[in-house]
Amino acid sequence: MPSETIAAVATPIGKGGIGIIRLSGKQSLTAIAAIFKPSSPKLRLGNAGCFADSHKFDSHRLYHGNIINPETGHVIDEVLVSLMRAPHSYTREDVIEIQSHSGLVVLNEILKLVLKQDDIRVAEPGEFTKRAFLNGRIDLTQAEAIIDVVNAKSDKALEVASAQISGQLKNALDEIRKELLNIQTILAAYIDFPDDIDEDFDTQATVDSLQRKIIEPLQQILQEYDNKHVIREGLRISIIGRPNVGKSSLMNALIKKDRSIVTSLPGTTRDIIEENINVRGLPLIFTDTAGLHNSQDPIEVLGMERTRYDIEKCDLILFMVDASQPLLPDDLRIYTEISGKPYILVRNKIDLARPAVEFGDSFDGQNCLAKVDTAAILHRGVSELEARIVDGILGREHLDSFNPLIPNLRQKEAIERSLMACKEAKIGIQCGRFGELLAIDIQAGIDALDETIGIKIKIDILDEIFNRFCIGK
Ligand SMILES: Nc1nc2c(ncn2[C@@H]2O[C@H](COP(=O)(O)OP(=O)(O)OP(=O)(O)O)[C@@H](O)[C@H]2O)c(=O)[nH]1
Ligand SMILES: [Mg+2]
Repeated sequence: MPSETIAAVATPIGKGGIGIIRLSGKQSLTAIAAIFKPSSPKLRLGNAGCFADSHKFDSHRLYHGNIINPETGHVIDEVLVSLMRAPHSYTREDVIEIQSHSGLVVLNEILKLVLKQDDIRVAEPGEFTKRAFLNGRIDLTQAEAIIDVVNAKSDKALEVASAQISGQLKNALDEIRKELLNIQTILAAYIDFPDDIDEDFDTQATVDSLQRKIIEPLQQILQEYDNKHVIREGLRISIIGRPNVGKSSLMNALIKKDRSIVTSLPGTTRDIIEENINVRGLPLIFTDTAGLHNSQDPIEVLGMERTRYDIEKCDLILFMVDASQPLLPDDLRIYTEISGKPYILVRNKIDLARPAVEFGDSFDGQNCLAKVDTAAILHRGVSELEARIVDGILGREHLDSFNPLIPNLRQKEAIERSLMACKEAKIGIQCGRFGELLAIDIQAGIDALDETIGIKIKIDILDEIFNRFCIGK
């Protein structure tokens, strides 16, 4: 278990009503006692004492007073101090929170004083939450959900994260893990006494258990990921088309601000422009791209390389054509590049098209989710497009049957490994392979779940997870 005491500013840098400096570890009490002068003389150390006697502090109460530089006697700030004694704290260690006025200088001065005390160092990003995990207060899915709450970009993403903080995903995985442990126990007995296997081992019951209580629930969780991971992670939507069809105009209409430059000159957009917005509670990440066509201009060529990379990365393409002009070879070339991905055909400049150019079935690929007519500069057709985006990707029933058991990518990959091992185990039992090989598959199934929950996990993966946190969390 970690032994050093850590400290950090836990609130964002900048001006604000209050700022919080947080300490966690054995030295927290000693440190605060050396720099905090409580208003109540009863809480001070000795008769003439200036500073606090931390033994007199109750847990979970607020104390008013001043932070004082012990070397000069100067008051740094008027503060409220709270103490959460171990194990009833965020980290399960002694935790102190100092609420001061919020400003860069004052928070830094207090932090510097704290760090001058013995055996205290600055916390790394996410280290408070990492300690909560290492000290067993939360599992890894809950720790990851904490960062998701902090980063939530929509109310639905927040709902998923909150459900996971309360341990819903962990509980579901725990149940599955228990079933695997049961099978492991039975199996261990038969590895030791193989002769008994025919008499006592109920092959069919074990196969049924594996299927109903382990394989199917794991498959359901993975299905939730496929259907709804965008709720957690956002949906990347790339606007693709040849130059001048109105991509940037559409981008601006969707995000409701003049973010991308629009001109009548083809080749205006040279780089990827990215913006996040919320549509019907879903986080959408739109990218406006450089138009694709035959060009020797080195800047355009670089821009088009980025467009192609964006096509690979995105979840959905808005494939834009100009409905006021006949089809060009560039439109068809782009179509062949994007049609492996789900796309919505956007026929823009419909205001100029009398009647709109008919493209027949030119773009009727199997990945075409919808066709929408727009006049981007007039904001016409934009809400219909938003509706098609949400319906096309998620479908109404998916959103209505909202279930917050959605793993993140790391968890999903570990659950997939567990599922594969369990399927192997099932085949093994069906083929009468009860020995070491079956035991290895069952163990692999358990190990992958342990990794998801964080019971067994490599240090570098842990570091990677907690490095995504901010300092002070
Ligand atoms: N009439 C009409 N003009 C439009 C519409 N959408 C865009 N335009 C005009 O078309 C021209 C090109 O628009 P942009 O949005 O810059 O087109 P783009 O596809 O981003 O172009 P590049 O960045 O060069 O690839 C501008 O003059 C826009 O005002 C529309 O719906 N109707
Ligand atoms: Mg543009």
